[in-house]
Amino acid sequence: MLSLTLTVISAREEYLNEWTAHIPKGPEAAQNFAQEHGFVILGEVIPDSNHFHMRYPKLRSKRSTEPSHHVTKSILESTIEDVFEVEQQTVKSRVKRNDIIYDLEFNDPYWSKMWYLNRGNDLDMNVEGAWRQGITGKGVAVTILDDGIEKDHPDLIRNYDPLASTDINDNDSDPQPRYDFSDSNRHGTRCAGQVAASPNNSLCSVGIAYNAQIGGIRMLDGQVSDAVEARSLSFNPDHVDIYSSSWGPNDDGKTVDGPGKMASRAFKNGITRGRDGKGSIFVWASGNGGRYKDNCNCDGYATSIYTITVSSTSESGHIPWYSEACSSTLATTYSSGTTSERQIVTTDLHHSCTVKHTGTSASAPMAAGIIALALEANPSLTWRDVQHLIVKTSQPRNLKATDWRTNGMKRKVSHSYGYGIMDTGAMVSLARNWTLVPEQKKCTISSPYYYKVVPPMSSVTIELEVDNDCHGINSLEHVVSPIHVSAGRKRGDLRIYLTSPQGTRSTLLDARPQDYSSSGYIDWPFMTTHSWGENPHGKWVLEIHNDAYSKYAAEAKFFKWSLELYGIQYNPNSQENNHVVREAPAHMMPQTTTSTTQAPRVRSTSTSSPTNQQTTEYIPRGCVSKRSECTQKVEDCRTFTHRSVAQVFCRCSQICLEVASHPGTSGDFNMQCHASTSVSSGNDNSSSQRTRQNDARSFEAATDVPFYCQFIPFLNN
Ligand SMILES: [Ca+2]
Ligand SMILES: [Ca+2]
Ligand SMILES: [Ca+2]
Ligand SMILES: [Ca+2]
Repeated sequence: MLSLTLTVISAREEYLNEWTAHIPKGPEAAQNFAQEHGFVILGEVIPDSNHFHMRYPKLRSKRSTEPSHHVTKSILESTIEDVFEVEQQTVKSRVKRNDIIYDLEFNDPYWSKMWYLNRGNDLDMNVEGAWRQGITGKGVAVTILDDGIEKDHPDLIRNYDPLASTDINDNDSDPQPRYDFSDSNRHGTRCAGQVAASPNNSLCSVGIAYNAQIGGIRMLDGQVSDAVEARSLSFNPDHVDIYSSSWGPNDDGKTVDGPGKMASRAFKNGITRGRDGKGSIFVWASGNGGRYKDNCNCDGYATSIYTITVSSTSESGHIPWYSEACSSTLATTYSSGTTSERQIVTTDLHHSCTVKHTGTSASAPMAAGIIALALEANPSLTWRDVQHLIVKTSQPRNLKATDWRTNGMKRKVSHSYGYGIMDTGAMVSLARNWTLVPEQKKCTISSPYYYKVVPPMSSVTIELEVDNDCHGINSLEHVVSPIHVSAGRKRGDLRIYLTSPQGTRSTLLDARPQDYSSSGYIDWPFMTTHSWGENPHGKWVLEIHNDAYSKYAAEAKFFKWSLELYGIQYNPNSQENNHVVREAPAHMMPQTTTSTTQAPRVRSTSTSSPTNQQTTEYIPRGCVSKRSECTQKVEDCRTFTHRSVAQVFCRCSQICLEVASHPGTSGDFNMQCHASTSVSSGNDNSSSQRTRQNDARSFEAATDVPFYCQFIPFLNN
């Protein structure tokens, strides 16, 4: 047994030639005293306290290890003034809180080998950026769905959480792994250490969320069935926040498979009821089938919108040999690469430590740890907010790929990496100031059922127009596209691309040389995250390529496709103005006096109307309430300097119809949403005759119409 003895050596005090003293009669008396006794008054310690800070220059050394009792005594015995509470000052060791550099402090022997956490220079995942904010995963429960967890591992035992643990394989509550000669059940224990290994215990490694609770669900060491998966994915969802899964259908490059009935239901149940309705977070490894040119869009767990699909990059920022590319990958974390590149450090079976954890298996728990930090920073995040945060904060950085493209939101996205490497510090910071996104809307557009031949060595293009049917969605989240197409010579010959109205081209399916199946895809739900934030309205283009070279019986046949668009009416966190913004109707521009006085449902405090608007120059500024209610507080407003940006924000049903007025500016500081029944009203010159009362009525008549905002400028005074 090893016991740790801490010897506390109290640091030797260093005495300064400075004193504080209470001189009740005030500054003049203090000066008087100082002159008489040879002190210099440095200042009053606290204003009006009559406690003075002074130096005694006659002591030559500024610092001494011995106190100068004789000076203290002489002050107290002063006959010039009444002096009390005399104290010689000592040096105190103080470190700037910002300067606590964790990478210098951990005493864990493998900490220095954790390159993906401490390389700096934008070459790690900026986990330290979250730790410096005091975020360590406290109060967040993560579980690893795998082959068990060595719960008594000394680097895991402190954070081990039995409530986040169970054993589906043996139907008991203890997920301890089964030990065999080859230690084949070491995987779960390795993943667990990545998330929550204890820091500063002179043992092994440091977990990313090292104060989170960690559990394991033992379910891979036995026959896996739909029920086993479903029970695992829905285990204790009131308690478990994050489920990390590094498994899925065979990565052999020829399998097309996804969750069964029960597992699908478990996902749905998790996102609607888990975490008290905020939704369980399911993190998923994108797959290790790169060697077989597998495509993670053929893996229904990866394509699920409920899972956060995570890919890997290597130490040098290259696509690892095992990596699968697909459009449902959301982001990337570091993992192993070539044999010359370093791998992942974590806990291992038999209370040991390893530097050889690898694959996308390592990437999912890495992401789970990062998300745990974001959840501590803001526990109210829903499952979709978490995905929004990842999209917004992940970065291409040094990740090398030939397919980085800029989407309609001006974000770089790649099929190997999604939105790039996760940036923990940025995610945590953004999480703190995040306004929860409005509820998810779904809109489905289907092509008619028809028959189109895709000849060998050729392709077909099919279009779907998204128009007013989907007016509830202006900002996309996931796009799912179930496609019915039969294979020609073999299924692996098919390639499918989807181009959004904003020109983002997602590879829904790439060629899979190993896939000789003659069956095609019957409404297989291909998914892309690449159009996140884009406006879905306009023409979507599907291309189906058939790479078969044989002339005989090699025709593929296309039958049907649909677009399931998920998204929101507006993103309250978005400053980007990439939506198709329809300009405010002409009559609402500030050049005339017609506008600001007749707003519908004007608050009583804001009825005073700005006057003489024609002759004044306006700085176009305004405010939109951050909340769904109207507000009169500037703090609750987002201010904008551009009308068009403000408009984007206002395009939502939840923003108030009222004028929000800031008290100090006599009603000039405001923003108002305006309901319009007609998209074309902006081009209608005669609309200047329309009054807002009409608009208000039209809103009441049809709550479903799109919203446009009115930007009411105010004087820059
Ligand atoms: Ca057990
Ligand atoms: Ca440790
Ligand atoms: Ca796969
Ligand atoms: Ca997914």
